[in-house]
Amino acid sequence: MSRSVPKINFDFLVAEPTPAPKLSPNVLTALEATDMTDSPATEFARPFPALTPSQRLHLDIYGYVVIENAIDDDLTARLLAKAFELEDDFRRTGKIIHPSCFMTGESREFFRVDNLPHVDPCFLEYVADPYLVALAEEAVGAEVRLEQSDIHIRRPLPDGHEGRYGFHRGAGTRLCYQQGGLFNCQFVKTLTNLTDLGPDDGGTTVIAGTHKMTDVSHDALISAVAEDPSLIHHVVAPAGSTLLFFEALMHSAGIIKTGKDRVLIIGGYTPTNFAPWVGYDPDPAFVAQLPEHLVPLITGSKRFQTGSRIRPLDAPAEAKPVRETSSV
Ligand SMILES: O=C(O)CCC(=O)C(=O)O
Ligand SMILES: [Fe+2]
Repeated sequence: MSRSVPKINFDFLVAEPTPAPKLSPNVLTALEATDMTDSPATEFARPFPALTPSQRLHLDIYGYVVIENAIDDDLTARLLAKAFELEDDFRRTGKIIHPSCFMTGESREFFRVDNLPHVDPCFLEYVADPYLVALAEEAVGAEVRLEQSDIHIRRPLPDGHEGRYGFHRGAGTRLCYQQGGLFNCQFVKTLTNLTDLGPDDGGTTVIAGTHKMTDVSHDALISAVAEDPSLIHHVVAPAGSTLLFFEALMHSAGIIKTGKDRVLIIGGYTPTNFAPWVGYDPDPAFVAQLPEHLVPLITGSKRFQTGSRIRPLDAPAEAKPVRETSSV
């Protein structure tokens, strides 16, 4: 039986390209605030290696490393203010008004908004920070794309409830590999605390070294650390510090014992040929306005044409990019 094949109109191939919509001045100001000396404005320049040899060694041994004051006070303050503003808006209106966003925590104890780059310029500034992206690339071992982004406000549980750890991981053996003798995982996070974290402020908690034990059962690991809690490490760091970790590492939110709010922001990164986590596809209207040099990071448009980021342990770190204070 013959079937008629619908005719495809290829006129679009010769049509004049539609001019890209103009970026809002706010977004442009945020992007221009990053100055990599001598790099053309259209290049997304970032250091490599970004980690010092001792930081890279720490990452390899424990599955994480904390970079104190990785972002500056100005960006930290703007991200913190925006977290509370989003929460105030939500409490007032009962919804998150931004397109392509969703929420995975709506309570007072756990407020969380997901998929952020288009929501406010400070979020794009965070996920596209050249230094943070460079950290992620080194841990992945390749050029990365944004895979997820989320901002959290955590508060202690009411009525003296103690809270418990919820250890988990987001990557298994399949996503981990060794090259040049160093460990890499194809799913990593840069988690930045926006409030100071003392020992009892509930900083992110990890079971150190478990990124290399992805086939050991979850319950066996939990029982083993229960016998020796010193194997659990807690982030204690000033606001603006970044926890870089392999998603193969067992980790959990900490337990807040001080009554203080804990606010944090996370960028998740994978190689460019990966898809984002479900629900984190970039907002199409926003992508249409992005400067060209950030499109591969936000959309993964480089796919398999990706660059490697494998370093020898003893390579010295390249200087951190200088960021002028933004006036946003
Ligand atoms: O709240 C935290 O510190 C942990 C967040 C977390 O589980 C993650 O980033 O995957
Ligand atoms: Fe997690």
